[in-house]
Amino acid sequence: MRKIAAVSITTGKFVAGIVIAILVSSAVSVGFSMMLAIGPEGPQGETGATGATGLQGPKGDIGATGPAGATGATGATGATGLQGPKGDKGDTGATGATGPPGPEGERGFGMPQQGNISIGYSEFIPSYNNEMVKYDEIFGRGLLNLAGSKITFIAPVQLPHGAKITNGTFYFYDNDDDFFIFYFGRSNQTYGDTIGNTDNFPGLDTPGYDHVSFSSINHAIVDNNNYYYWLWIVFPASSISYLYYRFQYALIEYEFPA
Ligand SMILES: [Ca+2]
Repeated sequence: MRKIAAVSITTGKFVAGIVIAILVSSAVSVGFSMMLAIGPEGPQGETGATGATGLQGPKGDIGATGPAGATGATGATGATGLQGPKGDKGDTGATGATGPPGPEGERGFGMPQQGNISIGYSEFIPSYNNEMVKYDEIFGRGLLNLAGSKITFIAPVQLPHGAKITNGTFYFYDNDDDFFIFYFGRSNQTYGDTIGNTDNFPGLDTPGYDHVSFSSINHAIVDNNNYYYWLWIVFPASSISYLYYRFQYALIEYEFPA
């Protein structure tokens, strides 16, 4: 149920209200009388000039950060560094096994290789088996001839193939007026050659021990493929004593050419 509010007005407000009412009533009457005296309204004035340009606006915000740049190119290769220091010497290795012998080298220059062989009296045999001989066992006597006439003796000689024969010497005892003849030769199945020969002719030489050598050599290169080699002695006989002629040994010398 709506209740009507009680109105309470002060005296001051009441008086002011009366005054305002009087003034309004007076103004309305004045205005009404003036409206009867004013003419029609004039034309509108011209548009005013454009106002001054406003102030520049504030600076905008900082823009966003740009994208990162491209990766730079690869740099040039640097200079070669200094050589390092030399390393220490290594330990000595173990001694290796002995290898097989190498091939024989060529013969060098210089002195020729020399050699010789001796052929003692006991190597000799008589050329005819019915001749009387004696191999005297007493030192220095050697081969003796007991036949009373000249007989011949022969002995083999072994020399290295390819050697060059340089000399031959025969050692004997002669105490009578006959003499020895010595031969050195080679033979094969059909013929033979004399390599050297010598003697102690004329036989009136000073009695005693002596020796003689070849004056020249033929067929000096030893060829064992085609020959065998021999010594041959023509042994004199003494009418006085078989001890007056004795043969001891021969010496054959050779060399390999340089
Ligand atoms: Ca003599």
